[in-house]
Amino acid sequence: MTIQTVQTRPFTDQKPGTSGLRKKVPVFQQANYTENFIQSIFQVAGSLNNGLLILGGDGRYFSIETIQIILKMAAANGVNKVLVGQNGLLSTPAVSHLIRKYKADGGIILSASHNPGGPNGDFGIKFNISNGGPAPTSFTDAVFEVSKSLTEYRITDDQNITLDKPCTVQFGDMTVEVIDSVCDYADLMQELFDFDKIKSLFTSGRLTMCFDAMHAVTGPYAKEIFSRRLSANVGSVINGEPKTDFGGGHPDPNLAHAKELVTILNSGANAPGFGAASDGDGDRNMIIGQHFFVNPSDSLAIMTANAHLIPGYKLGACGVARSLPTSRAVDKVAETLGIECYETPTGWKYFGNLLDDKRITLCGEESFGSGSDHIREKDGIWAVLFWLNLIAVKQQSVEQITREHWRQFGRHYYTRHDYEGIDTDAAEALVADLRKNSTNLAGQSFGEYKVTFCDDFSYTDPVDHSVTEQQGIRVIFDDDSRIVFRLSGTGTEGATLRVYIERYITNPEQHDLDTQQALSPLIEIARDVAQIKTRCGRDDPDVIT
Ligand code: VG1
Ligand code: CO
Repeated sequence: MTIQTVQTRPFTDQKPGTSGLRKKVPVFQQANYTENFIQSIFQVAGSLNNGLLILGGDGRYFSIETIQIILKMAAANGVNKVLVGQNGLLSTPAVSHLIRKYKADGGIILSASHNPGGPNGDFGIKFNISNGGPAPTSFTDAVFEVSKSLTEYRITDDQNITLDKPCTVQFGDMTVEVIDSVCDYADLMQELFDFDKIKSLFTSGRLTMCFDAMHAVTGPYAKEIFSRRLSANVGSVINGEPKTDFGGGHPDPNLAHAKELVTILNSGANAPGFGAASDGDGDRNMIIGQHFFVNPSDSLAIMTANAHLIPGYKLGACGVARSLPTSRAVDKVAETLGIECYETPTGWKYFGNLLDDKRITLCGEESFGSGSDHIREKDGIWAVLFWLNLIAVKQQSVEQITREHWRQFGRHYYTRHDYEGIDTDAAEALVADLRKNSTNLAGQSFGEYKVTFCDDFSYTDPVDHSVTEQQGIRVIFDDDSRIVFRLSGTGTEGATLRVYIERYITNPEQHDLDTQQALSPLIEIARDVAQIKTRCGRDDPDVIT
């Protein structure tokens, strides 16, 4: 093995967003582009020198090539050992767990999460730190700074290795171990949940399920956990073979993109009673029953209210956190339980300190993400198991559990409207003007709704006191309804404006309204206040969740 120092030129566009660096595959394929970003990570993550690195991803197009590059660069940058998932596969939650279990110094996850893959799709690189969570902004900012002036990177001339079976290979002083992608993670799940109880749901025939792995990373995990360890029904896992282009689909577990699953759940008398899906890298989840959708914000509230029923959480949650745009359903539960509820900016990295400091047990986001202190990432399969365990304990359907929750705590009607691929300047001007006007909005009336409060959300981390500003415009009305506006930080084409709308209704007689109808006056107000049509030229959102 010899180490080569390769001359390169800096790139100016390697600024990580909400969750790592995401670009189109051809951007990463440019000469030295991927190498530059990886070198920048090695330069900032000093502890990897002589340390342990976890490496894997969702198996999307360009993953295997990138893994080979990273292994050679890791050897050239003094890494002591790398654990790589078999076939390059490791879900985001599995990486988080492996970092913690083996006390690694960091992990690299190759994924653009729910974004489509393939030769013209998206690729992404995320770095997780030694607590298992996404690198904080201070780290990603430092990586970006290095990348802007990088002139050389280090790489060895080692051969590519085969990743299709567990094995150990030596790269000079560095050891590479190809590991089973699933077993450590599956063991952790078995510690947290009552597998015997869940298994008896299936073996007694009381429940059948369908999990849609969307041809993404969770297929092998779902087969091992649901089919093998829990003896779930035949057909319990669909689209379970990971593919580099996700079978041409969009691996985003929502009603718009997991249509096959929704059709199966709504197919009549023999339909499964429980349905779920996860995204590209296995950190998101969608939970559905027959003709019934569980809003992710409600899911977090329901988990919090019932945590004590689950073996891994039998003391209940010590505190909870949700991202700003997530509905305030969980706030009501926290109030009743007398525990703290934190509101954080969008992105899992903001939960890390709260979890490490033992201020919270559970946390979640409206974007189909929920998780707990078992790792430092959101976790799709974990959420599915949480629900299965709850069904096994309560002996109720998904719909019954949710309706009972609404009766007790009230219902937060909630929707997110996404305007995708809009002109970046127009989107930025829209948000800037909203920010400017936010001070004038309070006191104004729109039909029956009066604005009581409006600001641009700023977060002070209670643990390290770091301040994160301009995280979203929130407009709160006198009946506690709320609208939040922010721009996405994960897109790769133009800008995406996200508009989050919620309305709280306690009266159980009004818990059966159609969500879009229940929210329609607020949807109109949102369009007016932000002048979406005139500024973005759009009549309607591209995606409604
Ligand atoms: C989106 C979601 C956010 C989530 C992030 C990463 O970010 O809104 O809640 O944490 O994706 O999820 P944005 O900036 O596009 O709104 V994943 O599953 O991509 O790791
Ligand atoms: Co994801």
